[in-house]
Amino acid sequence: MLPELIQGIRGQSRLSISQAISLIENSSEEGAKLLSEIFNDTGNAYRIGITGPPGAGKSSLTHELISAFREKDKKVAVIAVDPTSPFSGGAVLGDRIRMTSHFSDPHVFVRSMATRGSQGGLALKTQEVGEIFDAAGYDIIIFETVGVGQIELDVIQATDSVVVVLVPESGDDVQMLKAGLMEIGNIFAINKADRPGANKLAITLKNFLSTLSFEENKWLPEVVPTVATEGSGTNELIEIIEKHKSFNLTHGIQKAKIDDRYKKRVIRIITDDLMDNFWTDNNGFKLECELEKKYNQRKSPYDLAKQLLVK
Ligand SMILES: Nc1nc2c(ncn2[C@@H]2O[C@H](COP(=O)(O)OP(=O)(O)OP(=O)(O)O)[C@@H](O)[C@H]2O)c(=O)[nH]1
Ligand SMILES: [Mg+2]
Repeated sequence: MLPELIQGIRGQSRLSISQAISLIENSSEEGAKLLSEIFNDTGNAYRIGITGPPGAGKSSLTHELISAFREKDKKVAVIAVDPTSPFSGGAVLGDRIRMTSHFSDPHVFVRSMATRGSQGGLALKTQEVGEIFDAAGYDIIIFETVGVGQIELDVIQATDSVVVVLVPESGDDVQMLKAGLMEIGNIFAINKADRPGANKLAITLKNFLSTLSFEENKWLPEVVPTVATEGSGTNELIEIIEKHKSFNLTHGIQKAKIDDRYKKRVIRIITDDLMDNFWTDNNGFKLECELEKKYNQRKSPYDLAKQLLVK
């Protein structure tokens, strides 16, 4: 079954890709085998992370990017992590027609993945689904997440270019800083630039970015206004993404990113394996038993851990 599936993936069969994603989502052994087999087919796709507050226009912008990349004859896959609204979103009718037009394009694949109910490990899974798309020959993989929790940050940090989407209404600088978005953004798209306050936000952002220490080998984040519903700013955004890509390539950053991803995956796989083997019912039971005791009568966490480890 696996050789057929691999052949299907290489041939960009939608059915095979969907089946492969299911194997990964179900954490099956087959999924791990598959990923090993296709490893040599990967390493060609460029990964773009799109993040930002709910409703900022991430999906709308993603759809604009899909159109623009398709015009350049690039094949595009999208992994939308836990979209708060369905992928075609609350967009007005005109948008929706434009957006859904991608779904019939054989060189576009859009996939949603939910964080709810997932037993952790979602960041790894999204990366693995990305590997499937990479092996299937998609040139661009877009990861869309709401910029809130650790899982979403992990997803975004495993991409090559991070686009943070902000809107004039989210112009509260303190809040942006708090959300940790400033550290991870390579490019800031000020979407809904048709609304008042976009200029003010652009100035605030640029001022903030200019205070960051400039090093020769460090990319200085760029700011671009966009109106996703009208498609304005999309080409500028793509130009900056391409500029960032070249910068990463010529400054050894791309290699470092790929090495870092590889290393983190190996560590993650080992950690998961060790944890799965360690937390047998028996060890879980012993921990629960300790919790039954009054706090002061429990073994110290060190003693308990030591005792569980030697068994
Ligand atoms: N005025 C204006 N509205 C926009 C723009 N971009 C998106 N919208 C609207 O904003 C709403 C949310 O857009 P989405 O693309 O679904 O936003 P999102 O960030 O993907 O939302 P979630 O995935 O739910 O967090 C929709 O009604 C869009 O039509 C824009 O540039 N200007
Ligand atoms: Mg969305």
